[in-house]
Amino acid sequence: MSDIEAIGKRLMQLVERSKDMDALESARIAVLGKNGELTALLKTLGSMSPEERVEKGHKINLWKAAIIGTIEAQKTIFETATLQTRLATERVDMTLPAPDAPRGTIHPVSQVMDELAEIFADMGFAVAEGPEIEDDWHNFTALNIPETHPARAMHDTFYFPDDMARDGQKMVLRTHTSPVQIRTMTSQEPPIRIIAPGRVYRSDSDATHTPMFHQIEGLVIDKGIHLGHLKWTLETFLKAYFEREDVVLRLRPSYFPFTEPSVEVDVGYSVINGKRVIGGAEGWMEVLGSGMVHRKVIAACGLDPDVWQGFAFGTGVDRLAMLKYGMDDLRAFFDGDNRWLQHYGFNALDVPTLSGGVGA
Ligand code: 2U9
Repeated sequence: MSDIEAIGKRLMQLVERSKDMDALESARIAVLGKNGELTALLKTLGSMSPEERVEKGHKINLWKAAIIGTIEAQKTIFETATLQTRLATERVDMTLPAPDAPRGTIHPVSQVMDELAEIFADMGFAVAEGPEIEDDWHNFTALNIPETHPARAMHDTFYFPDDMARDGQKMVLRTHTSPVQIRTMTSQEPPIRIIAPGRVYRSDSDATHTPMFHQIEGLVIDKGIHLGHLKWTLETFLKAYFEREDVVLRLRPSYFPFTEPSVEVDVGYSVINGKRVIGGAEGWMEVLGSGMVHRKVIAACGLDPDVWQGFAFGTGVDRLAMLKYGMDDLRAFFDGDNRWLQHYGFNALDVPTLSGGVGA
C-alpha cells in the first residue's frame, strides 16, 4: 500500500471513530485544519515534478473529499441523536398557571362606544366615520353656520394655517362629528339612519372640558319624520344604555344652528345614599342635544327639504361614561394612569350585547 493510501486510511479511521461532536471537531482540525495531516500532505505537492503532482494530487484530493463527506455524515448522526434526546426528555406542563403578567383593560370610552353601537344597531342604525381634519364647509357652512355666525366662536376651533387650505377651504380639527353626517348625506341616497361616534377637538380645558373629547351623534333622514320619532328613539336609547325602565326624559326648547326646532334632553335622577342615580325624577341632568334637521342643512346636501325630513342628536361619550360608571374628573380619562385604567377599565371579554346587558 502506498504511503498516501496508508495515511488516508488512518485519517479516515480517526474521523470514523469520533464518538461525539467535540471528538469529531478535534479530528477535523487534526486532519483538515491549518496544521492538519492531510493539509501537510497537500503542501508536499509543490515540490513534486508535474507528473508526480498530477498522480499524487488526485489521490490526496480523493481522500480529502471522502473524509469531508464522512465528517458531514457523522455530524448529521450526532445532531439527530441530540434532537431525539431533547424531544424525549423535554416536557411543557400545560397545567401550570400562566405567569402573572400585567393585564391591560378596555378604556371606558371604547366600552361605551361599543355599547352605543350595539344599542343603535338594534334600532337599525349603521356606524359612519369621517376625517378628523375637516374643511370649513363640512364642519361649519353646510351645517348652517356661515363665517359670521357667533357659533363659530362658541366652538373654540383649532384652525390649521392658511397655507394648508384645500380647494380654497380653510382646514380645521373637527369641532363635532356632524361633518360625518354631511358626508353621508352628500354621498348616500336617503333613507339614512346612522350614528357617528369619534374624537372631536375644541380649545378648552378644565375639570369638565378637555381639548379632545368624544362625541356620538345620530341622524335619521326619511319621509314624514317628526319629533315623535326623535323622542321615541332617545327614550329607547337611554333606557337601554342606563339599563333601567324608569328613565324619564324632559325635553326643553333650545337653539342649534343645524336643527329647527332644537330640543335639549334632560334625564331624571334620584338621590340614593347621597349619590345621584339615573331613574326617577327628583332632579334633572342634561344629557343630549337634538332637534329636527334644519331645512337649510337638508338643502345644502342637495336634498329637497319638502320631500326629506329628519332628526339629529348629539352627546358626549365621555360624559355618558361618567354618568353610568361614576367617574368625576374628565381629565383622568386621558392621563393614561394605569391605576385608573385598572379601576375603571373593562375586561377584554366583556363584549357588550343587548341580551347580556350592554354594561355587563
Ligand atoms: C346634521 C344635522 C344636524 C347634531 C346635533 C346636537 C344637537 C348637540 C352637542 C351637545 C353637547 C354635542 O356633547 S356635545 O358637545 N350636540 O347638542 N348635535 S343636534 O345635529 C346635526 C348633525 C348633523 C347633518
